[in-house]
Amino acid sequence: MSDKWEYLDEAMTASSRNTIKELFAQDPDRAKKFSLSAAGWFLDYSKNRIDRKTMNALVKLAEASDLRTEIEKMFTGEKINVTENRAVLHTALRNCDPDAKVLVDGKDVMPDVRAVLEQMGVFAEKVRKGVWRGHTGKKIRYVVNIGIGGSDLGPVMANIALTPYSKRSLKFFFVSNVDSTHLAETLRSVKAAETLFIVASKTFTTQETMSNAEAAKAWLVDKLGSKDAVAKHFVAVSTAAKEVAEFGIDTANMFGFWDWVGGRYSLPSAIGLSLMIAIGPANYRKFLRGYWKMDCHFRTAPFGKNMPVVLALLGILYSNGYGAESYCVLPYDQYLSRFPAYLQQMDMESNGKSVDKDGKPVECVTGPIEWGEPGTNGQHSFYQLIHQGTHLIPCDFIGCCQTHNPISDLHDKLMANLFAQTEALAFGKTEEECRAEGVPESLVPFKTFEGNKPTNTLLCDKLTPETLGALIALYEHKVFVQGVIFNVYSYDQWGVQLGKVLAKGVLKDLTAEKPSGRHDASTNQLIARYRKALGR
Ligand code: G6Q
Repeated sequence: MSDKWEYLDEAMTASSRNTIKELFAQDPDRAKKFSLSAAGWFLDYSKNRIDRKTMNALVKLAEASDLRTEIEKMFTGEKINVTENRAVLHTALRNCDPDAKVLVDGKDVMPDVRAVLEQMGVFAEKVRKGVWRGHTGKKIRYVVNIGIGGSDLGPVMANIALTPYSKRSLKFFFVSNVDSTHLAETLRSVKAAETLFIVASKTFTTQETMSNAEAAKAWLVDKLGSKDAVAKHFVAVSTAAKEVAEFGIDTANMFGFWDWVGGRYSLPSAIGLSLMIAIGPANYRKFLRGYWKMDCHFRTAPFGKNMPVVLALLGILYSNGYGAESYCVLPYDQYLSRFPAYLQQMDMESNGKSVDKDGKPVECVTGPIEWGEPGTNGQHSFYQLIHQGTHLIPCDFIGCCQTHNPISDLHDKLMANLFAQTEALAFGKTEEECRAEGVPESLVPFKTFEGNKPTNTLLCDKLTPETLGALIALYEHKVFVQGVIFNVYSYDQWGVQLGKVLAKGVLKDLTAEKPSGRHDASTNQLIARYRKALGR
């Protein structure tokens, strides 16, 4: 077959033959057959519109996309980020094999990876144990990470997720927005003499981060009355030593990473410094081990039993086969409240592309619109549309069997809701079932649920550093697989770069003596109105 997309047609033919309800009725072993375990996670994907034929055809789609070769290219440091001429090696950051060698341009990157991890560990312990003191000799009690996008979303998400492992006497804040409110409200909550600022920026040139960092520096110097205070209260996480030094941070207090770490994949690099300070180096290493376990599974498991590959293929079945426009991630764990936001960047920035690797328009629908909220909150809001709306929205439900906070039967109730939702979405409620329940005839159309709504359920025993690491790696690799099949470059982000440039021109017009008037009529009008409101 020359056109690999014919395998998707084959998958669709098999998939559309039966409803999920019929498929369960036909095969009592279905749940077992369509379940997988890897790296501490159990995936039940039986509540999908699939049978063995569907999955076989989807696996052929992966094979016809040379997925195996592409996976090896990534893990072995080939420059698969072609438009930026870079390797893509976030997997090297968590490679726990002490003998591993990963070459980029003939140089083994692993010694540097291990050295930075060591440097981070020493520093994190100093802060945690109160050995690292501020300018006035006080211990650090507040840590403020200043970063945005890939230098913020991961640290925020993981910091919340691993709260039970966090040193509670330290308080963590994350400033990202160039809206001064974000910084101002944070500074109101901390004391200068006890605050450590981590300026996290791969490039150290990002407008939002550098503006916030400069403002925080001015605030600190003002509060502590000396420029010398900066050295004890600012550290940097960056690839740009020169820019870090220019900002005034001693490069001895800079934690490096490399151009082969993409922003949205950088959490397991030094960008995770705030997390390491929170949970300690030992837990941080467990976090990396979790990633690594999923990496090993992904690299070696056959595609039909490979968790990231299976999730990726199911996603493509719905987006490209059934025309589903979006995709919902529903963690039933309050600690994972920022996980959907984190995934949004990972997926949408990676595969939100419309040009293929040859620079031609893509032949398929690429990355889905991704969204979600923690359960059960979402049930009282947007689930209505998933159950009875006109859009098909495949969902991933994520749950943890044990809670960190047992209070009466709350956790049983939480999990009962998770399981019940997947049941209702798959099986729905027929008109007959409504009538049997005594629903008045006039209400039957409204109380009928079509069902046949696909869901995946991911379960772990407990949310730990290790299971969180594995969960992140699962989705990273899912996104990678989809990018390979879509035939797009998943590791550049020219749309983000554009945003970084555009605002600069407008900023000049907001502040100049006289605006240039070189924009479109609408933008010129908005600039004029803003200037007028400020008396400019
Ligand atoms: C991530 C993106 C983007 C980036 C931010 C911050 O993959 O490239 O979200 O992380 O723009 O960039 P810096 O870390 O360079 O400040």
